[in-house]
Amino acid sequence: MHPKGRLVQSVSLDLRCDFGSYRGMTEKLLIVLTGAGISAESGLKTFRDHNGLWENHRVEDVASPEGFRRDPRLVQDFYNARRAQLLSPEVRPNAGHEALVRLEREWPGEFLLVTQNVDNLHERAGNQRLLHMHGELLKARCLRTHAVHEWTDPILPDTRCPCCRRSGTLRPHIVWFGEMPLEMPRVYGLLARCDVFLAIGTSGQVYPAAGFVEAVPETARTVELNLEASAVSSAFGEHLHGPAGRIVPAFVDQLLENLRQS
Ligand code: BJW
Repeated sequence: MHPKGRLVQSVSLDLRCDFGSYRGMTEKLLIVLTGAGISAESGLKTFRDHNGLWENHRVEDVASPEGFRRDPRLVQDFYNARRAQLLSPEVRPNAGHEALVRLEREWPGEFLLVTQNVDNLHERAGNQRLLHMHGELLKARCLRTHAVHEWTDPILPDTRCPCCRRSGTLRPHIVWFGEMPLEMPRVYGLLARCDVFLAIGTSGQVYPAAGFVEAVPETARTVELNLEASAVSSAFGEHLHGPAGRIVPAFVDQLLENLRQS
């Protein structure tokens, strides 16, 4: 008998962060970090794989503010080509992107997808709680006013900026080396109370994203899903190796099924 004379039902709680009771999960925060590997099966090249995006360019020439100042035409051409490819009908979200939409819709707690990718495949698939930490290929920024504009055309030397009306003032809305990735205070605030952290298709070679796994609480469940072990693999508690189009749907199905059964 309870000290106050009322019988208290004994509740057995599974407190492991991964598969606690379904009701407990409504307070769990799931953060997914994605990189170029999730878009590889949609036909977009990764950066560091053989035949990758840097293959014909030095990184510092096309992905740094210094490179842009030195040769704006080279940099604009690099991004013009990638923008055109992204807009071509062959490039579409794949099964990995679609699984993350299901995860966002069916996860009972809080959800955030942080992508390093500058393509728009996550939003085209249907994810909504999404943040592009390295910018977006289909946006351009005015160097004079810092205004960001939706952009689908090539940026050419005579392209006029819609806000300042001058030519030569637009740059791709992309975070280059040495620049601050977007929304970092918000991301670090959420990482600090994250319960489940997934990293998908990223080599773990570029910071700060590569360090996110170290910023989550020790109790968090951390899973790396990648073609191969990344540079920061040892920081993760679990690993699934294979193409994202296969392993992400399988992992999401299993995670949601386990939740339903708990
Ligand atoms: C598959 C697959 C399939 C393939 N299925 N998987 C020394 C030490 C530490 C840090 C620094 C340092 N010196 C300088 C720095 C900082 C620097 C940095 O990290 N440099 C390193 C190279 C050492 N970082 C920065 O400058 C960043 N800013 C910054 O740090 O500001 C200060 C700051 C401090 C503290 C807090 C916050 C800020 C800015 C980084 C900007 C990165 N920009 C780029 C270019 C974007 C534009 C563009 O798209 O062109 O972003 S670089 C490039 O790398 C791009 C990507 O988003 C990023 C990450 O690459 P990702 O996505 O991991 O791709 P890959 O190709 O590397 O890997 C793909 C993976 O997928 C592989 O593992 C494959 O196996 C796998 N894969 N097919 C599943 N089918």
